Amino acid sequence: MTSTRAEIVLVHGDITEQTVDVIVNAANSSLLGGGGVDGAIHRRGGPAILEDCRKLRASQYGKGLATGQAVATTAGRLHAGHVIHTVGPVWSKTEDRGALLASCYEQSLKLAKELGAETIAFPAISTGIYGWPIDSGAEIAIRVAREHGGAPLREIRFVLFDETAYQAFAQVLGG
Ligand code: AR6
Repeated sequence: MTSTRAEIVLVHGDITEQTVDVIVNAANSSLLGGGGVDGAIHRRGGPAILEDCRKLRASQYGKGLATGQAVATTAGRLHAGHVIHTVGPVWSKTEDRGALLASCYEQSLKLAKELGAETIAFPAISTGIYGWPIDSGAEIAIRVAREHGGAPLREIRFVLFDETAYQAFAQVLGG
């Protein structure tokens, strides 16, 4: 039987080296770059991405992109058709922001489908500079990918930079 759900694939590596229709960036609301995966994407993708981001700021997101939302730009020199920038929540010990992290994955998948993407690569959003615990981050990412990975998507790839993140995702996917 042919499944209409996209396959979920885990890769231990660098998201900027992936060849996919869409690469997702763990951005911040300024859309003007930063450290971590955001810095790597802008460095490797070149100035065309920042140029698109500046245009988006000027035309639609003067106050910045809200947490949990997603927008698309060119992918510049990356081996992808688009970069989708999404703003993850900063981890909070006192407040449950899981719905906002889920929204990042949901809104990115929705936009990717609207763009006709068949393949998409995600980093583990919020689990670096924004401090989200990797086990919880993996659980939310995989759950949303399972729920929202319909056609035209056929592959949802999680690209995990370090071994701990890879193991956390593998545990959730296999469990
Ligand atoms: N490929 C794949 N994953 C990566 C890469 C890479 N090249 N580099 C880092 N990671 P982070 P956040 C992993 O900090 O927590 C930026 O300054 C990393 O190990 O990039 O959402 C933005 O502008 C971690 O597991 O994003 C924001 O200000 C995951 O990617 C802020 O950081 C996410 O780590 C966003 O913080």
